[in-house]
Amino acid sequence: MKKALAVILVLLLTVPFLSIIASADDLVNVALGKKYTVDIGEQGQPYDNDSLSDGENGSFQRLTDGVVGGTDGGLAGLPGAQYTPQAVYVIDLGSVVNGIKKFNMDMYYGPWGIKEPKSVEYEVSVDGVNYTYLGKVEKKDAVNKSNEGWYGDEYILTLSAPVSARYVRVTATGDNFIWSTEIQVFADPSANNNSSSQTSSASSSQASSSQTSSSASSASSAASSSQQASSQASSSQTGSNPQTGDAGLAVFAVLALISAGTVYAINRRSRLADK
Ligand SMILES: [Ca+2]
Repeated sequence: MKKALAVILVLLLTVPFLSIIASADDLVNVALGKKYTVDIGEQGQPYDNDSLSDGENGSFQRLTDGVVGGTDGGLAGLPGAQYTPQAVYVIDLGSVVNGIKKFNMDMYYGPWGIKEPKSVEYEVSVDGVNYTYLGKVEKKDAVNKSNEGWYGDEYILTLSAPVSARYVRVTATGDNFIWSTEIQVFADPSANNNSSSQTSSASSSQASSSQTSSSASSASSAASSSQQASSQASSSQTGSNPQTGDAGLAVFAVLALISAGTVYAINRRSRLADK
C-alpha cells in the first residue's frame, strides 16, 4: 500500500518535469512543404539532371520536401543541386511565424566533382523587402554528418533570441555546385498558439540591413562582405546560446534524487512499522 503511494508520489513529481524537458527542444520545422525561389546569379548555369538537380528556379522544390540525404550525399534522387558557386534561396513561410530559433541547411561534396562548400548565411524578413541579417555559418563551424565517400555538413545557426518572420533568405556559397538536400527553419510551436499575438518586426536587437535588390549574385556578394562584422557578432552569440535542455536535465536529475530518497524513506518506514 505504502509502496503504491510512493510510486504515485514519484510519478507526480517527475512527470511534469519530463514534459518540460520534452518541450525545451520541441521545435518544429516550419519550412517543411513551403515554397521557395532560387537565384543562381550570373555565374550559375542550368543543371538539367532531373534526378539530382532542383530545376530552374527550384522548380522541383526538393529542399523543403522533408527528405534529407545521408552518407551517399543524397544521391538516391534526394538532392536539389544547383550548378553555381552561390545560390540565394527565399522561402515563403506563408504567414509570419513567431519563435523562430534555429536554421539548418545541409551541403555535400566529394571526389566526384562537387567541390567543398564555403558557407551559409541566414536572413529573415516580415515583408519580403527589408531583411534582418542573422548570421553566417562557415564550413569550419558546420556540423559533420557523414564522412564516407561523400562529405556532408549541416550549417546550423541557433539564435540567442527567437525572431518572427515570414520570409527566410538563405545564401549558400560554394565552389562549383551547391549540393544540398534540405533547408530547415525551426520554430517553437508554443510561440504560435495565440493567433492574435502579432510581432510586427524581426528582432530589433539584431543588426538590421535593408536590401531591396534580390536579383544578381553580385548584390549578395557585396552584401556578405559588408556584413562581415555583424556575422561575426552573430557567430559569437550562437556560441553562448543557452542550452535549455541541459538545465531541464539537471532539474530532472535533482528531482529524481529527491524522489529516490522519498521512496527509500517510505520503504524504510514501512519496514520498521512491519517489525
Ligand atoms: Ca529534400
